Amino acid sequence: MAKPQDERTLVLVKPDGVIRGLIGETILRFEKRGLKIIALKMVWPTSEHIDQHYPSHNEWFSNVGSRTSEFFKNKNIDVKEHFGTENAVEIGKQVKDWLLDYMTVGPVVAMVIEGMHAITTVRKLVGHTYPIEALPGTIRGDFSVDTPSAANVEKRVVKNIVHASGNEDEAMHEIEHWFSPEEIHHYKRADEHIMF
Ligand code: 3AN
Repeated sequence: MAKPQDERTLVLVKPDGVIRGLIGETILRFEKRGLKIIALKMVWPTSEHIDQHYPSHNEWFSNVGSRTSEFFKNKNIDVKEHFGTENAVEIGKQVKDWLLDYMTVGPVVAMVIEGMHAITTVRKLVGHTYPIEALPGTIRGDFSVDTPSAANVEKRVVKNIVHASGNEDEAMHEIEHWFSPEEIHHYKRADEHIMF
C-alpha cells in the first residue's frame, strides 16, 4: 500500500479562477499546508476533453442531481421550476451539459498535488461544492458566494473556482487524463523531513 504522504490528486483552477487572478492564491494554500505540486500546466480544454474528465454514468448524474435537489429542498425552492424535472439523473445530465459549456470558455490551470492524504486534504482546503455553503477559510468560502439557486436560473454551472478529485478512482483517472507520466515530477521539499 502506498504511504499516506505519497497520495496524489488532480486540481484544476477553473476558468473563473483563472480570469479572477486566483491561480497564485490557490497554489499558495496547497503549498502552505505542506502539499507538493508535482505537475503543472495551463490548458484551454476542448469540450471533448471535459466530457471525458467528468463521468458519464448514471451514478454520477444521480449524485449531482440528488445533491442539487437536497439544496433546493433546504431553501424551500421547487427544483422542478429550475430543471423542469425532479429526476436526479436528468438534473445531473443537465449540470454536465452546463459544465461542458463553462469549462471551455477559457484556459484552466491543471496540477497534480502529492502529499499526506492529498485527496481529502485538498477537498477540505477547497470547501463545499456550492460556495454559499463553503466555510470561510476554504478557497470557495473565501472567494465566492455563488449558489445553484442563482446559477440554475441562468442555466449555468456554479462558479466554484477549483475542481479537485473526489476519491481515489477519480484521482487516478483524472491524473492520467490531464498529464502524461513524463510531465509528473519527483522531488523532495526541503521541509518534508521536519513536517512528518
Ligand atoms: P465537486 O466538484 O465539488 O466534486 P460535483 O462533482 O458534485 O462537485 O459537481 C461537479 C461540478 O458541477 C461542480 N464543481 C459544479 O461546478 C457543478 N455543479 C454541481 N451541481 C450543480 C448545480 N446544481 N448547479 C450548477 N452547477 C453545479
